[in-house]
Amino acid sequence: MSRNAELFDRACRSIPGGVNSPVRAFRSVGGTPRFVARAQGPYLWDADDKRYIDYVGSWGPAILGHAHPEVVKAVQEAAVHGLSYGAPTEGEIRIAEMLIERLPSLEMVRLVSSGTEATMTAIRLARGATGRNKIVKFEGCYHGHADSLLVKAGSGLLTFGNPTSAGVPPEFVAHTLVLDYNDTAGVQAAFAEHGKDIACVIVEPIAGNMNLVKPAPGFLEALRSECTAHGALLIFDEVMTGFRVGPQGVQGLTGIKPDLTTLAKVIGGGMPIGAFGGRADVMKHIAPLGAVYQAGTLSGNPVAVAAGIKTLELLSAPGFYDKLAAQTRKLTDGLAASARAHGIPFSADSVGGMFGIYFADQVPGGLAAVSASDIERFKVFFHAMLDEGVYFAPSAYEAGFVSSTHDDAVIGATLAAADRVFSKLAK
Ligand code: HOZ
Repeated sequence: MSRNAELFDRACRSIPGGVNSPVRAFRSVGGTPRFVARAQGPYLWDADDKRYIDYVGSWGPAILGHAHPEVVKAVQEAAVHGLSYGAPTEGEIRIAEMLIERLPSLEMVRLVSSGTEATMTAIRLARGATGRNKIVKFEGCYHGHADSLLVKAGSGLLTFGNPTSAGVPPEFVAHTLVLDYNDTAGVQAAFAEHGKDIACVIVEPIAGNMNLVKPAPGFLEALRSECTAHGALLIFDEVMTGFRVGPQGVQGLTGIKPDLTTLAKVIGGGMPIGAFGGRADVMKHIAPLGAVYQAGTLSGNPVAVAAGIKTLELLSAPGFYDKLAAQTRKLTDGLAASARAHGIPFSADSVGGMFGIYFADQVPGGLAAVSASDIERFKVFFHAMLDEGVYFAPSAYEAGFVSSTHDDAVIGATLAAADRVFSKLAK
């Protein structure tokens, strides 16, 4: 029995499903999850000491590659001064200032410990600031696991074919309107009917939790104009896309200014952190200035903040995002060319350091198209690539991530492996 299998057996005795986050269990692709022993740059090593080129990157944070020496040093230096104080620090001001400098829509920021906390609190803030109850979300978008957002959600819920969680009383989601992503007419109709009751629209401005799905032309613009016209707040959930698709997230790529933005993943450089921020007049509703409550013992944790500051500094290197986007594009173009050369219906897309691969002729424009792709073939591809030492996300509904350490040799090795796999799949 492999050490991965032994660990999985043991994990299943003490942890539900053997994992602390469902997609990691490999249930939708089958087989044994790889237990990670260590990671460096673009590589992971499992418990059997097999090396993999990693395209999960901790689901986004590892944009500089694993264990970047300067980020590790920042963490070590912070840790010797204490791991948590539950009192304010100068580092928190520094990272807030860095986020505000970088994202033009941010006037004030509050730090929390995860993306889920960021989105959950942003929704509460939007309701508190507007005095309204209804929220709009889109099918296939995942905004963490707060009750009111677990309706027709993406990511692990889609992976397991049950996009609405058990344990959420219908009353808790009675105020959540779920619309189709990229359906501008649907948004206009919802505002025509409920406009005066809608507190906010929350959206992944490039979706990454139903695989990668880009917004259709005019969709985000329509969200902005409908929110403005009806006095609702527009929340960009940039937990995944923030500092990942470009230096200013999707708001920088599109020029659309949300009222609130949620962040996590990259801004912690691999440590647990989240943040929400936006218009000062809205942020002033948060306690202790206002009546909307949010708190956390580990909010603004000094070690996580140190990792985040160093990561954001390193991301400011000239040309960083151009290089990252070019490497990612090399991967997706190479995969698509290779699959097609073997006659396999396949497409791929990317933005910055984030990508999607689909066993479908066309890049999907929404959840229905992702679900209609050949998911059975994805599973075979996933395992064959794993055997080749390449670790893609274990679900056809997750996006992939490239780091600045995925150089030409790493991408080249991936494409060579993929070519062998596509050649077998074609037979
Ligand atoms: N479904 C999560 C990413 N979109 C997985 C997170 C994790 O397992 O760490």
